[in-house]
Amino acid sequence: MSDFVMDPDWLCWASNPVRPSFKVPPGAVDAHCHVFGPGARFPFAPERKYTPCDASWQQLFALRDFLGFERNVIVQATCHGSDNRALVDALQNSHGKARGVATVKPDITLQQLQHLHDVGVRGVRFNFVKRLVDALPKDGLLEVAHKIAPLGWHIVIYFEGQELPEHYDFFTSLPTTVVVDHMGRPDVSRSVDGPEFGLFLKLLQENPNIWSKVSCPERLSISGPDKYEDVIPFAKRVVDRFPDRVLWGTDWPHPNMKNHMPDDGKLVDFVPMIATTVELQKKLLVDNPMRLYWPEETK
Ligand code: 0GY
Repeated sequence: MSDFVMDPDWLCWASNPVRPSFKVPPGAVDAHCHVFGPGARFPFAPERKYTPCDASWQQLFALRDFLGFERNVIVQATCHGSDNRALVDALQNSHGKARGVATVKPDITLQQLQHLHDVGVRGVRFNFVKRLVDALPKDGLLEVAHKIAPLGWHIVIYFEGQELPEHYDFFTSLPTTVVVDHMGRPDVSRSVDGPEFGLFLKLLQENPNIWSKVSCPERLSISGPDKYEDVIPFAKRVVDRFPDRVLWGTDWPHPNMKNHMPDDGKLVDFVPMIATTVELQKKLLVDNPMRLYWPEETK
């Protein structure tokens, strides 16, 4: 029995997704998903901004198999703060089929980093979304960046679209590969050709070390499920322009969704709308995540 009670307005992930019509290519990687707890075994962090329902690695790997994926990249969720034990447990139970992105503090030791590396962590996440975390000083983040760089890790950054101008120079100063979560959360009511999304495209255009996840239409869409049509032009633009630097993930178990819980099967059917050829689909779901997370298997 967990000590944790999920937030009253928490929407728990849906346990019966439809089988997707789109068949993902062999070797496909769900490159953005999380595990929550279970809280009774891996307590949520005292500093968390939300308390979710449990979402275990058993449930995640069952979804992976159902949707036709072969691997996962599990991103440390903010409800666990910098306590990566639930993530590590999931990686250790994945039989090499999952890699991780952790959250660490600047005082982490090289020995602790090496342990995370040994279990499959390949990156850290810097989160700038104010409803999820208290802002971290940038000099501390740079300290982390320089500690993880020698391990060949990358940095995942998560921010709101309107905050890109403020953080732009910091992002371009990072010494590693950088992966932007969810296309930098654009306001999809604006034009895909407008200055706001233009700045995001410039970030990728001028910095070949910066990649983007083209995930989370359900978070960005105003038109809503099941097709999330208003997000398609944005994600398609990024895939078309930067086909070798894009990743895709379900974002299961979909933290902080307030108006609906997406169906993971239908989210998979979003992929061919934004990666419109077999070649682009293979890059997005197989070649790119394999190069970043399992490079030893792509040589
Ligand atoms: C996502 C998005 C969100 C939450 C987290 O770690 C998290 O708590 O990432 C969000 O609330 O937008 O990528 O899962």
